[in-house]
Amino acid sequence: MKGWNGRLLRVDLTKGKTAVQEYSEDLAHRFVGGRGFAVKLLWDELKPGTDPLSPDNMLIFATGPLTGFMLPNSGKIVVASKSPLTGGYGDGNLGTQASPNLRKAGLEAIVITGRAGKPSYLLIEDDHHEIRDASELWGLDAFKAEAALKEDHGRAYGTLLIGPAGENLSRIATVVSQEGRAGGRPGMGTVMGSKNLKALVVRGTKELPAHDPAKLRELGQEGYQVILKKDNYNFWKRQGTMATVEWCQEAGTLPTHNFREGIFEYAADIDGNIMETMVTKQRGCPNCNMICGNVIEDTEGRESELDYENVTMLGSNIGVGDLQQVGTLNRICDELGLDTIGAGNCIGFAMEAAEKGLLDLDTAWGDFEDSKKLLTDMAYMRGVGATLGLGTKKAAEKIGKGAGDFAIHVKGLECSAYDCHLCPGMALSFGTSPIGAHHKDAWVISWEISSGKRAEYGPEKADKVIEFQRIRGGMFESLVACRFPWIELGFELDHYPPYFEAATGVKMSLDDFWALGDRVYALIRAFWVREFGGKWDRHMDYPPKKWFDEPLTKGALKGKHLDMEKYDGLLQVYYERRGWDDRGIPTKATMKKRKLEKEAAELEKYVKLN
Ligand code: PTT
Ligand code: SF4
Repeated sequence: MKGWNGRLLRVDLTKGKTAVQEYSEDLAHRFVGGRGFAVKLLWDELKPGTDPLSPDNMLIFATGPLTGFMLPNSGKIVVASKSPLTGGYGDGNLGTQASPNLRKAGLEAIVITGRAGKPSYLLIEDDHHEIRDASELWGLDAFKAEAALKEDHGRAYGTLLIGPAGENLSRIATVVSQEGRAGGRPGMGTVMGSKNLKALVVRGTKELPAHDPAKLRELGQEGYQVILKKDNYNFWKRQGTMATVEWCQEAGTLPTHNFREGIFEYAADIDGNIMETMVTKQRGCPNCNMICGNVIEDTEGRESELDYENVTMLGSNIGVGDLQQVGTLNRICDELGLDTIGAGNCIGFAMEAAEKGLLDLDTAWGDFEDSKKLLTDMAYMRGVGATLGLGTKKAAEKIGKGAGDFAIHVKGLECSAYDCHLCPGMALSFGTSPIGAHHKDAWVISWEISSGKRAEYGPEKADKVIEFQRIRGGMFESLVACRFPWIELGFELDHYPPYFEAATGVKMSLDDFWALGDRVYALIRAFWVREFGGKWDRHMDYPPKKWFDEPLTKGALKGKHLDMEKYDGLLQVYYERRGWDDRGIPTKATMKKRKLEKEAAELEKYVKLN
C-alpha cells in the first residue's frame, strides 16, 4: 500500500504492552483514515454497552493519508472513543505536531485499551514504543506538563495530553496540544484520564510511502500559493474565526445568557476588531500557511489563544463582556483541559438555574470571579462543579424541577456557539451531527441566513445539511485535513482528489468522497443505534427544547422560535434523503448501498431493520 503505512499501534495499558498491527487494504480503501478508521474500529471491536470510563473502552488517535506530507493544512489528528458524555460515538479533531510525527513513525493510528496501574505516558520514537511512568506529571496543568515533556524529550516531539479535568473525570474534558489546540469535545480527555494516561509523546523520522512524491511536492507548493492569493487571506490572517462574533451579533445568532437573547450588549468589546488591537502573536497547526490562532494577554499577563467558539461561550453566553477576562477564562480551560464550549454552556446553565432558584449558587450573569471558580470546580469535580462537570444533560437530570428545559445540548453534547431560534437548517445540523450538537459537520448557518429563506423549513435545507456533512464530516474528517482553506477562503475542493491520488495511487473522485461520507455516516448512526437499542428514537435528533418553547427575548428577532411540527417535517426529509427510516435508522437497502452488509447483519441483532 502506498500512501498509507498500513500499520497501527495497539496499546494495552492494563498489561503494559504495545504491539504493531498491520491492517487491511480494505480498511484503507473503504474508510480512508481519521474518522473513517475510528468508527470502523469501534464498530468491529467495542462490545456494545461498554462503560465509556471502563478499561474496555477504546481510545483512538487516527491520522489520514495526507498527514505528514507538505500539503495545505494537513497537520491534524482525530481522537475518538465511545463518549462518556453522550454514550454514543464521539470524536474531535485537533492540530498537533504529534500527527505528522506519528505518520513518520510508520503508523496511521493508535488504539488504546485498558487502564494503567499508575499515571503513565506513551512514548513513540519511530519503532520504539514504551509506556512510561507519569507520576510526576499527574496533577500538573496541561501547559506545565507539556513543557516538562518537551524539556525531557526535545521540541521536535509532538505531544497530546490531558489536564486536571481529564484526570478527575470531568465529562467535558478534551485532549490538548501546543498550548492552544484542543479537541475531542465529547469527553475524549475524560476517557484518556480514565485510562490513567497523561500524555502521548511522539517522534517519527522515517520517509513516508508516497505513491508519487514529485507530484505531491508540486501539488503542495501550488496549493500553498493558491491559498496565499485568495481574496480573504489578509482579513483571515488578521481575525481568523473571531470575525464571526460581529457576524453573529448582526444576524441575532450570538449565544447570550444561555441562548436566551441572540444579541449581546457588549459584543463589540469581545469581537475580532477589538481583538486586532490586542494580538501579541499568532499560533497554529503544522503544515498551515493561514495560521489562525490569535494570542492576547489575559488579565494576568498570560497568553491566551482565542477562537470564536471560546470567546462566545465564555463571553456573551455567560454575560462576560471584557475580552481580557474572556481570555483568562479561555486560558484556564486550556490549562485544565476543559472544553470551552461545554464549559461555557455549563456555566450559562448554572447561572440560569441559580436565577430560577433551582441551584443553591450565589452568582449572577457576567460574574468573572464566579466563572473562574466554576471552571476550576468543574475540572476537579468538586462542590457544585461535581454536578456541572457531568455536562448539562446529566446535571439537569440531577437537579430535576424542569432544569432540562434550559439545558442546551443534543444527545448530551453541548451546542456550539450558534443560537438557532430562527435557523431551522442549522438546528437540523446540530440535531443530526454524528457526535451530538457540534457545528463541525454542517455549518450551514451562513448559507441559510444569506439564502433569504432563513425562517423556512424547505427540503433544500436538508439537502444542504447532507451536502456539508459529506464534505466536512466525510471527506475532511477522513482525510484529516483542516477544512478552513475551503470554507473560509474558497480553496477549491477539486484540489483534494489529486492530493489523495498522488499520496496513495488510488483514484477517488469527489463523488467517491461523498459516498465515503455516506458510508461513515451510516456506520456512525449504526453505532449509536446499537448502543441505545430499543431506546433509540427520532427525538434524539431534536435540537434543544428551549429553541422551540422559549422565544428570543431581545433585538430584531425578539419573539422568534422554532416550530416543532415543521422541524419534524424537515427531519423526515433528511431521513428520506439519507435512506434512513422514520426512526432515523439506515434501512437494509441503504446499508447495502453503502457496502455495509456485514454491519447490517450485526445491527439486526439489536433492532429490526426496515
Ligand atoms: C472543536 C471545538 C472548537 S471548534 C473550538 S474553537 W472553532 C473550541 N476550541 C477549544 C480550545 O481552543 N480550547 C479548549 N480548552 N476547548 C476548546 N473547545 C472547542 O473545541 C481548531 C480549528 C477550529 S477553531 C475549528 S472550528 C475547525 N475545526 C476543524 C474540525 O473539526 N475538523 C477539521 N477537519 N478541521 C477543522 N479546522 C478548524 O480547527 P473538537 P484546533 Mg479542535 C484552544 O476539536 O472536539 O471538534 O472541538 O482543534 O487545532 O484547536 O483547531 O471556532
Ligand atoms: Fe490550524 Fe487554523 Fe491552519 Fe486550520 S487554518 S490548520 S485551524 S492554524
